[in-house]
Formats: sequence, structure tokens, C-alpha cells
Amino acid sequence: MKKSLLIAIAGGALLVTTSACSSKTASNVSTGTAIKTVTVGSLTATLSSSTGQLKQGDQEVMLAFTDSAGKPADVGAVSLNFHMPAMGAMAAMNDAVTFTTTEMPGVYRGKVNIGMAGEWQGQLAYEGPAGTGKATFSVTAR
Ligand SMILES: [Cu+2]
Repeated sequence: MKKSLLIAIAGGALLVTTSACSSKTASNVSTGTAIKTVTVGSLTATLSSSTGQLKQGDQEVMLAFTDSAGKPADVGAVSLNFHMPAMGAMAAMNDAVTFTTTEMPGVYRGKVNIGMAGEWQGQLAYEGPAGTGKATFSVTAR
């Protein structure tokens, strides 16, 4: 009696360990620290980077979409453009992010070259299995 109970516990522990391992693998995409969290359509989009800041120059950012329950949401095609209106003699600037998908549905890896420090308008849009959504937000590059 005692021995079979012990085996059952050991088996259960093994199952728990196995599922913990696979969930760790599935969420192995590091999104770093949030720069900005934006409501877009019925979803929440979180822009993040390793430093938690948008900076001037070349960099990698992450963009993750979650639904109202906090679950990752695969949105299909994503676009994000950083726009700065014309200021005096400086023409308007547009720096678009180039996204690739990751092994995590709803999590995208982006590359962008931010032209200058200052306040930018993020123009975010998606279209796909979660419908369409659009949002704008302000973010300061340092
Ligand atoms: Cu500018």
C-alpha cells in the first residue's frame, strides 16, 4: 500500500517536471523590459527592449500582443512606424520597424533605426486572425 502510493507520487512529480520544462521552452522568448503598453483593438500590445527604453540609433525591440485574459494573441501581420512631425527646418521623419515572428505566437522581434532622440509617435497596426486594430502612442527616444 505504502509502496504504490510512493510510486504514484513519484509519477506525478515526473509529470509536473515534464510539463514545467515544456512550458519554459515555449515561453523562452525574452521580451526584456516594457517601454510602452498600448490598448489596440480588443488587445494589449507591449513594446519592450532589453533596456526598457527606446534609444537613438539601431536597436532591437520586442512587441507582444495579449488578449483580455492575458493570453498571447497571434495577430498575423504587424506594422509599427515611428513618426516625428516636421520641426522648423527639419523634415518629418518616419522610422518603420521591421518585424519577424518568433517561436511564440503573438510575440514579434523588431529592428528599427531611430533617427534622433526626442518624442516620437508610434503608429501601430495589425491585421490577421485576431481581426484588425490600430493605435497611436507617444514614446520618447533617449
Ligand atoms: Cu526629428
